Amino acid sequence: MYSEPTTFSAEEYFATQLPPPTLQHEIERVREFISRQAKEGRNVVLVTSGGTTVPLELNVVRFLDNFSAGTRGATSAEYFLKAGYAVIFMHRQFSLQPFSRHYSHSTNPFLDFLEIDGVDQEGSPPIVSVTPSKRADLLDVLTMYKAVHAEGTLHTLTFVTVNDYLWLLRAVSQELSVLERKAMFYLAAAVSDFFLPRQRMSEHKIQSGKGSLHIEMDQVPKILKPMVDEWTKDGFIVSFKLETDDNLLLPKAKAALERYGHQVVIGNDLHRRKYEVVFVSRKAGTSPRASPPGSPTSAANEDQFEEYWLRIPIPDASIPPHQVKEIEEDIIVELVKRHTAWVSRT
Ligand code: 9Z3
Repeated sequence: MYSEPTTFSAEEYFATQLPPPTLQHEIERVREFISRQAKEGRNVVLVTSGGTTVPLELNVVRFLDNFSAGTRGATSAEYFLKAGYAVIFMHRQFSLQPFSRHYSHSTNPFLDFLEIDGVDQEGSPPIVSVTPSKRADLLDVLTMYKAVHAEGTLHTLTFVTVNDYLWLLRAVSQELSVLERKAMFYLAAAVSDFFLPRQRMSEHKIQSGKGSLHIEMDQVPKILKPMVDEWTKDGFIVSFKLETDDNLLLPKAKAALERYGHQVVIGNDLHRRKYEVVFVSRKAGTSPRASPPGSPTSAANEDQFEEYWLRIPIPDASIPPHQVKEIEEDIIVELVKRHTAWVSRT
């Protein structure tokens, strides 16, 4: 038992924080999914999506949240499926999901394009139909949704808290290590940097009687390091870096690659994320130097990275949503190309 804020290593984190109760069961299903995909010769990508929460109480009433609607993850999962990958879609409960995202209750509620026909004809039950102008788009989405279900190439997992996320990520990564280079990790979830260890959480709702609220949170361990070194075996790992200050995006992306030694960091600015991203990766023939956590990337190391910018035009508001180009389409084309080269390397 401890009460002071600490910096946890990943190992200490998992030794002191409890796993979600359904973890074992979830992982057995993931194992079956991976083994079937391996037999059928598919590459498998783990897509993480949506924001994690950090509960402030054990009987949780209040929590800290990370911004993410889940658009990046859900959209990318669809393009991976189209490219022939099997997808483990690990997402925040109630965030967007592949296929159903096209009919989100807030942007395109499906009840708005259903019609009730034949209500006036006595004796015959009314028929529900789809508004003719919406049929072609619905048919496209539905056809792919049904095909993916029939092939069994999409497996969905749900998290809410950063604790659920960390336990699931570790377990799924370990399971995927059997695929070695054929596994890809696409870490688009918005993950909290801070958390409150359960040992310091109030059991019941925090009361307001004492005036202002002061909470000191610990740092979430940097899990990319053990993910690269221990949990996975030669998987192709892509992380995302989100910033709101343009000047930080490239230095932070390069520092992450330097420190963790994975394959790609995709940098995105909060406000331009739908139209512009930058892939940062190591130049061929360079290798990461061991650097202590928190150390900045030195100027010399800057030469070892390459940047690849992807941009699409900002769509005109008059273009119907289903005709708008999605940047994830180009992101996935580029990643599939890089992953294919990675798989064929020995
Ligand atoms: C991202 O940067 C995602 O692209 C977004 C997608 C969260 C911006 P939406 O779901 O947004 O389409 O609304 N994800 C990673 C964010 C993150 O937490 N990255 C960590 C960091 O920046 C590193 S793993 O430190």
